[in-house]
Amino acid sequence: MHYSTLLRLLPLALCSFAVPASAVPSAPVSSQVAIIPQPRQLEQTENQPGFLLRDGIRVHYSVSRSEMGRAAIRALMAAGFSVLPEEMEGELTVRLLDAGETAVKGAYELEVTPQGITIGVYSPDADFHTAAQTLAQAVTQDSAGQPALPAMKVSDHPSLQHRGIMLDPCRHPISVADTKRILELMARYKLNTLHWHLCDDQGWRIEIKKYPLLTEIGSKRKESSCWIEQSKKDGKPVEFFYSQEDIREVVEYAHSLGITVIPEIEIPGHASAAVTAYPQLGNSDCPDFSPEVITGWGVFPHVMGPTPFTFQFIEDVLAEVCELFPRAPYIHIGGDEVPRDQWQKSPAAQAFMKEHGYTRESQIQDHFTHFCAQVLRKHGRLMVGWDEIMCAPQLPKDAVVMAWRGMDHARIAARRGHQLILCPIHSFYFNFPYGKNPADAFYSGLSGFDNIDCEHILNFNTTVPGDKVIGMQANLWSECIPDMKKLEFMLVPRICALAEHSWLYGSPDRPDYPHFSKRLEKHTPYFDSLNLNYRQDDGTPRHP
Ligand code: TNX
Repeated sequence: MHYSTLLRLLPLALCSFAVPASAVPSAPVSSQVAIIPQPRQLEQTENQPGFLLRDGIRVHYSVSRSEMGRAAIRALMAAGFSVLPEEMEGELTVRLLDAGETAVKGAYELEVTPQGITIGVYSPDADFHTAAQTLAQAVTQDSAGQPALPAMKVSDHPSLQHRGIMLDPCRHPISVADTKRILELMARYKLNTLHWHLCDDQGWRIEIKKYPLLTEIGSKRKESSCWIEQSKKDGKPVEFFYSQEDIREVVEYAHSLGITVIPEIEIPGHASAAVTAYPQLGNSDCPDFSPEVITGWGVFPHVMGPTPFTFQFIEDVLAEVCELFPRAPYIHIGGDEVPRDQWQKSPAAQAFMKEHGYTRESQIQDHFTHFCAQVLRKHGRLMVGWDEIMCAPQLPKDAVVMAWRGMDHARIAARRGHQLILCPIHSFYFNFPYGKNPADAFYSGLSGFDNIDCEHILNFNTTVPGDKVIGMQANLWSECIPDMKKLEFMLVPRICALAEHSWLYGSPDRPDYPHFSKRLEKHTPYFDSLNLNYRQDDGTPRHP
């Protein structure tokens, strides 16, 4: 601790010793805790006195001092703890465990007795936060009706380092405030990664100082298609982007909740908005080249042209992006659904192929992929891309593959030695309906995979031989999700099933669906406390 900090703390330390803590045991606690994701080892002493919350807990200053510690304390307070954060000694002790060889990020140990709470963590910040979520979820009532924690012992760690949600503010805007609310919900269930899809055909959503037209032009579209009848437009203009200040605010807020934000910049496809802002980015020598920010849904012909302007653009944009996301270990470069028609028709693209000895247009995409990997490496980052990036025959071994088209693609990526993140469309696409209830069709608007309910998410076979899986996430494409009411329905409670599958990925102890669903029932008061429009058990929305 810095000397001046110590001096500032001294009066507080004296004060805390003057007011010693004394915990009163609760009455017996009988109800079973219902933690999601289920901790690996959990022993609850039933029908015994536990820890009474009534008088509040004292937290060591080293915890309340850090940004993450403060966020954890906020989570505890929201769960009914009254926290006295500036005391030096108290009922909540955080001790550092000996990391040794086995330290896993996110691992924690927890013991609750009638006298106090001890949390053991390997790193005082993020892991304390994870443990605090378990505590927050464990709050119940003792037999006298007082808020209490049962006496219990937990030893827990996640299987996967990347447990996430992908948000798509391109198709429909998601405000900074709403993004923060989603981050809080993610943190509650120990999800630690937000994949932020920041540009697409229908809008460019991140301010880039060197290319102001990206947002001046690319963040605006005239109107939007309805999904069922694409020819029908709603006539409502959309205009939305995150300033760099907004981006920093979200990144820092996420960090305080133990969440890393991975940005995605789509290269070279899904590029209509970028090409509309800077036509030089496109294949402007194609016949009928007239880009516009797209108002419909689907896959569109505008892809980046392999020109010096484009490669410079990529370098510049990724440089700003790396600066804005200092903690992202990998940056997402898209790479999905890249039509090759414009490259076939563009004399400049054909000349580029000749110059490099390429015989197939797909090699232009490979070229872009390699270029991105090289640029990111200069910034000390890895590249992650949708599984189509594997069409590059010599894809750098350190490229991370996000497998969306199915488990076959995941297994191919693993066989080729890539680390991979699972988000197979068959079970982790939260834009598809839960089931066949009328509300499901209304809220999702999309069909194709119509049975993505919690049971399916938990039971879907995600086995990949070897140890290449580093993450799992759900994608929430937002063509048909124009507001938070819809978004909440699509996300909750599936987010809980995703959290459990990813936390306990590959573990033989992962509980079955009936066990999960019994615990889930006890989470509805939490959803209600946030006023969420979650999908209820009978398939109806909470707030129709
Ligand atoms: C495919 S999944 C896409 C998205 C769409 C989604 C749903 C993926 C990498 N690309 O652009 O939003 O289907 O329509």
